[in-house]
Amino acid sequence: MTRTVWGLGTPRTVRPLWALAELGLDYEHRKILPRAAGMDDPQFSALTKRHKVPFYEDDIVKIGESAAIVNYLADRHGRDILSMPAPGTADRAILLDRTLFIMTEIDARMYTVRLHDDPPRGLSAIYGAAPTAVEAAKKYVEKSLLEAARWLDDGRRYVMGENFGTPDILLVSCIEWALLYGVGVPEPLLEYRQHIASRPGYKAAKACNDQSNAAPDFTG
Ligand SMILES: N[C@@H](CCC(=O)N[C@@H](CS)C(=O)NCC(=O)O)C(=O)O
Repeated sequence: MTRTVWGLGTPRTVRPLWALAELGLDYEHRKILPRAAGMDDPQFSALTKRHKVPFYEDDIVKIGESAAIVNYLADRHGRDILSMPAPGTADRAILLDRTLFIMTEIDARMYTVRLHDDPPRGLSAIYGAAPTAVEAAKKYVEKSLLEAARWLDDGRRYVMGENFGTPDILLVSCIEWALLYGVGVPEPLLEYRQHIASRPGYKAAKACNDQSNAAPDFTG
C-alpha cells in the first residue's frame, strides 16, 4: 500500500504522523506548510481544493480531516495499539462522543484563537483581530478541558481506558496547543500528557512534524 501524508508543523498535522508511527506503517511525507508555497503544489491541488493540511492519500482514500485520518488508520490497522471498538458497541459510541467533543469543543475553538490572535502566535494579520473572541474562545477551551479531565476521574490511563487510542492523539495535540496559547490546563491532563509524551510513537511524530524539516523554499 502506498501512503502519503501532506502537511507539517501544526497541531493537526502531527496527528496522522503519530498514528502512522504508532502503527509502524510506511509512508511518504510531503512537507508542506499551511499558507506557504507548497500548498500550490500541482499534485496537492489535484487532490484537494480545501487549502488545508493535513491531507492523507493511499490506494483506497483521499481524506483531509485529521480525526478522520487517524480513525481510518486505526480501523484498518489498529490491534493492541490504537484498537478500535466495533461499530454499534457502547465503546464505539463513547469513542465517537469523545472524538467529536475534542474536535468541536476544543480543537475548533483553539483555531478561533489561532486565526484571530495577534502575531507572532496568531494570524490576525490575515484573518482580522478579534480580541474579545480570542479571550472568549480561550475561556471556552478551559471549560472544555475540565470536561476532558473528568473522563480520567476513575484513574484510567487513557481516554478509552487502559488502551492508548485515537482520542488520545487528538486530546494530547489539543492540550499542547492550549499550552502554547496560555490556556489553563487542569493538572490531571498535564500528568496524562506527560506520560503519553514518553511513547516512542509520540516522539517520532513530533520529530517528523518539526517545521525545521521543511524544504528551504517554504515561506509559511
Ligand atoms: N479540521 C481540520 C482543520 C485543518 C486546518 O485548518 N489546518 C490548518 C493548519 S492547522 C490549515 O491548513 N490552515 C490553512 C488556512 O486556513 O489557510 C483538521 O482537523 O484536519
